[in-house]
Amino acid sequence: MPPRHLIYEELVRRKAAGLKSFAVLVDPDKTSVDQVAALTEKAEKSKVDFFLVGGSLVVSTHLEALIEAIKRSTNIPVVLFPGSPSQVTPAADALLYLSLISGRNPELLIGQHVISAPTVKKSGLEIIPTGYMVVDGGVPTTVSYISHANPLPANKNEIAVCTAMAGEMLGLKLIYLDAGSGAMNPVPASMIQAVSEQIQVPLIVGGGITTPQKAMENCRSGADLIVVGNAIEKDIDLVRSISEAVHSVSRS
Ligand code: 1GP
Repeated sequence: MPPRHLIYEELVRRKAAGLKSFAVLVDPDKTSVDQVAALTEKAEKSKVDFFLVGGSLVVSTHLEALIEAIKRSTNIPVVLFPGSPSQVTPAADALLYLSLISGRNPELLIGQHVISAPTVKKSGLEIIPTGYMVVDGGVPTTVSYISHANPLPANKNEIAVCTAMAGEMLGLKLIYLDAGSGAMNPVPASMIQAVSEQIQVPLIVGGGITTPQKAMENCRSGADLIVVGNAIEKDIDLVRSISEAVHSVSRS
């Protein structure tokens, strides 16, 4: 496991080595502290690389307790994937410092970052500036409703490519293509390929991935880190099969 403050370096190293990574998204609204032990045991056995914790709308109040429970039971790094500054807690290892570059809502591009900057800096977390791109997943997702921002049309690869390129040139260290949690249609493979060919930074892909086959296809198309949440909440055995699929691309 990479030491705290080296998670980004680890992602870059893995990308350079042609290795793919797998992250399980834990939504605090759907996972109780009591469920953590079973999940972390499964994740350890399945060689999950990261936990992402957060969501566009977290209404429960046990986010910190949940992260502490994960940290107590595994060394797998915990990366915050916050929908709002209220989800920033030093209990995690790193923070995806998201700027919603596919939208035109100034609050999510920079506004909330300004307001929360002192808290974020004081947290001691590894801060990973991330260009967050929400792609139309065929159904209105929480992220598209909460963000007041139109998702990127799923058939407009050129907009996705230009957005990701601009994000990288602005200095963002990761690009995250997300069809939104529970998306009907995951991010198209052709979009993943087009974007990955034009950027050097690691590419995260998530939203609506429900099968090992899809995870594998996405990795072959150029995704470096696959994120799965919903499907695992419904069937915990997918942790193992999706992890194997992702890591098999690394070996081939
Ligand atoms: C959502 O990319 C994540 O932000 C994961 O989506 O819950 O649909 O797997 P799912």
